[in-house]
Amino acid sequence: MSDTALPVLMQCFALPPSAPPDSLSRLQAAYEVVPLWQAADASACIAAHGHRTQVLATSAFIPVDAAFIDQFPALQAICNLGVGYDNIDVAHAKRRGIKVSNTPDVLDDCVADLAWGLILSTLRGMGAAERYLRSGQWTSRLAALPMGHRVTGKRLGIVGLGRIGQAIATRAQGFCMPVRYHNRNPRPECPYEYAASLPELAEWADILVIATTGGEQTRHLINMPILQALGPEGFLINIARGSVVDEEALAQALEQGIIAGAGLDVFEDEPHVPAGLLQADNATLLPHIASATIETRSAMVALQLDNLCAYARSGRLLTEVQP
Ligand code: 8YV
Repeated sequence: MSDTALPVLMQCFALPPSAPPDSLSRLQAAYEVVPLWQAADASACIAAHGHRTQVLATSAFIPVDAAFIDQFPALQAICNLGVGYDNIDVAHAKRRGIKVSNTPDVLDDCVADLAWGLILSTLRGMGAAERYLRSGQWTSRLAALPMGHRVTGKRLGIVGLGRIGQAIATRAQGFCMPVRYHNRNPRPECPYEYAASLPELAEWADILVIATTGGEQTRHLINMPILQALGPEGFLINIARGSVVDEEALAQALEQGIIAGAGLDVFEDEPHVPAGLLQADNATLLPHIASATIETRSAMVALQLDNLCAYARSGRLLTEVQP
C-alpha cells in the first residue's frame, strides 16, 4: 500500500485554531482527501467517492452505523476523533474486516479537569450564582442565594475506573476525599476501595461521577433506583455519555429533591437537552466540552492523523479498538 494512493474520506476536520492554515492542503497533498463536511450534498459526494474510499476519518459526534459503513465497499479503516467510539458499529466493521482506531490517553487530564469543574460548580451553585449576578439581581451586598455545599471531604464514587476515572480520582486527594469505585472488574493495582455493585456505590457516595463507556451495555445504568440510592444529599456528575443516564428519571429526581444536584457535560440526544433538565436550577449543564481545549484537541487530531498515516504506511493502526 502506498501513502499517496490512499483515498480518504473525512467527515469533519476539527483542527484547532492553532493549527497551521495549510494543514488540510498538506494532508490533501499526501493523500486523496475528500472533505465530506464541505460538500453541499453529502449523499452525492458519497455516491461519487464512496466506492473507492479506503479510510474514513470521523468524529465521536457523528453516527457511523452499519448502513453508513456499507456505502463504502472498499473501506479498510475508520479513524475516530474521540476516545469514545459508541458512535461506530464496531462489531459490523470487524465483520467486514475494517479496523477502527480512537484517540485514547491524550484527553484524560482535560476531561478529568472538567469533571472537577462540574463538581465545584454544581456543589457551590456557581452557575445559578452567575446567572443571578448577570441578570442584575445582586442589589444588596449579601447575595440572596441558597447556600452551596462544601466540596472538601465529601465521598467520591466513580463509575468506571478507566484512565479518565483514575485521573478524576487522583485529583480527589487535593480535596481530602475518600474514593471508591465500581467497575466490571476490581482493579487491585489502584489504591481505591472497590464497590461490588452500583447501588452500593451510589448509597455510599456523596458525589457519583460517571466515567464509563457509552453504548448498549451501559444504557440507562443510572436510573431512578440508583438516584434514590444516591439520595437527597447526593450529586451526579456525567462526563462520559448521555446514554448512561435515564434523563427523564434524572429531571424528576432534580425537581423532587430525590438528589441534590447534577453536573452534566453530555446528553443522550445532543445537541437536544430535555426541558426538564434546562429548568433545573440545581444542575450545571455544559455542551460536551470536556476535551475542548486547544492543547487536547490538537493532540487528539494529531493522534487521529497519526493513525491514518500509520495505516497508509503499514496497514496497522496505532490505537486500534477491540470490539
Ligand atoms: C469529543 C468525546 O467531544 O473523546 C470523546 O469520546 O466525546 C470528546 O472528546 C469528541 O470526540 C470530539 O469529536
